[in-house]
Amino acid sequence: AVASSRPRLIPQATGPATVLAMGKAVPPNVVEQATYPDFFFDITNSNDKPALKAKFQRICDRSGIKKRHFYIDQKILESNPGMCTYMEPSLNCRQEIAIAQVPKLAKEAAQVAIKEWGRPKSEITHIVMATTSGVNMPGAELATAKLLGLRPNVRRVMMYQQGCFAGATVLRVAKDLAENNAGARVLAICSEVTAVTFRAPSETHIDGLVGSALFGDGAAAIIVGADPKSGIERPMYEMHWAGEMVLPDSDGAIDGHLTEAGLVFHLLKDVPGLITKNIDGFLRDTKNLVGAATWNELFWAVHPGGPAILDQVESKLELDKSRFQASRDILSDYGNMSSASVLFVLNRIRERSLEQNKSTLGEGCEWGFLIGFGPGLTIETILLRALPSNLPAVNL
Ligand code: WCA
Repeated sequence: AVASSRPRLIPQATGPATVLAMGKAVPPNVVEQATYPDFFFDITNSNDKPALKAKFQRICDRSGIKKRHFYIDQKILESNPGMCTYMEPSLNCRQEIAIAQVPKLAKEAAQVAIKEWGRPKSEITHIVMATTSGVNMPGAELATAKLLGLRPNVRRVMMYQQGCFAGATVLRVAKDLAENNAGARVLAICSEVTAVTFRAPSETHIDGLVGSALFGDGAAAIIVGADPKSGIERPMYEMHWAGEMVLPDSDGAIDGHLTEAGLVFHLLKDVPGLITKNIDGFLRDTKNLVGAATWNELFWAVHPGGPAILDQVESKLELDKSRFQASRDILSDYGNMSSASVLFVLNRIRERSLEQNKSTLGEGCEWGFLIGFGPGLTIETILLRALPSNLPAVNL
């Protein structure tokens, strides 16, 4: 008979998982939102649809976006005409771009994070990665690990096709890995390129038009570990809880289908309304748990899915304008980069806290929520505790 249980061979960490470093990367091709309607309708030969162009212009004007970054540019699109029609078979060229560019952008973001962390990359024990931009075998996480030169026994998790909430999911998985394996250092990455979703506008797919006005490319990397090495590592946020919920009556509100014509997105008009209706019930118990009397006592890293979502949630929770400023800044400078967006927002919150000499890296607040949402309709959140901004800098 097997003897009674023995202590774990690999002990768990003592403290909560923490964010130890962050990095981001975007492709060099920048497109101003003001000129995008002309570019988009020219390159897709759609100028015979002036009413559709006027509608696209209205959506762009109301998008809250100033510029976006794309891997694809005029030259690439001209040499792949199948990407510039509506629904022509074009998966091969989209896959070819995504398979090369997702790991490349991921590597660039990870290098920034590793530099900030200041430790040798051989200390990374796990990689957790998400993308909704293409699929491949072996996966984008192995390609990224190889580009970075991580050790061959790095333990890997790859999540494909989760959509926009995966920024929170990679952190949830990284948190559990870090807390369950003392000494683990987890590289969490989201990397997205719009080469999978770009296509000509169509009167029959207006929500596709919304995506064309909002989506952009970008990658973000975060290093997660528990029990930071004192004087060597500099923790910024502790992760105390991870929650996830599928909203009632939300079937088909956001979904995406990988087809011969690439990834086809559907967004119902009541996405902002569904999120707004449910957000209070989803987060209220956790808010009470940390002793916050009002939502304004918390900091907010919310996926900037679109301005209507930010406006409606802000109004429902009676938040001060500054609370979603980081989300609005990221939407304005990069558009909606799917899973990577919310990690850019956390990075921006840190920046804003330092710019404004706030006492904590949560813009002066102790507790805050990182919130992703996407297909399901799924909301996923991490409860963060921001650490003081004046912790001693790491010895690089
Ligand atoms: C619409 C709709 C609609 C407005 N259907 N018509 C990223 C990168 C990737 O590579 C892959 C994936 C992703 C990211 C995926 C996601 O994050 S999904 C995120 C969810 N985002 C949304 O659901 C967008 C939320 N919507 C908004 O932020 C705004 O509604 C919007 C910027 C789209 C428009 O601004 P607005 O609501 O202030 O303005 P309007 O005047 O109400 O809407 C402008 C037009 O757009 C209207 O048409 P028109 O002819 O009266 O001017 C609306 O009917 C139309 N519209 N949403 C179809 N979902």
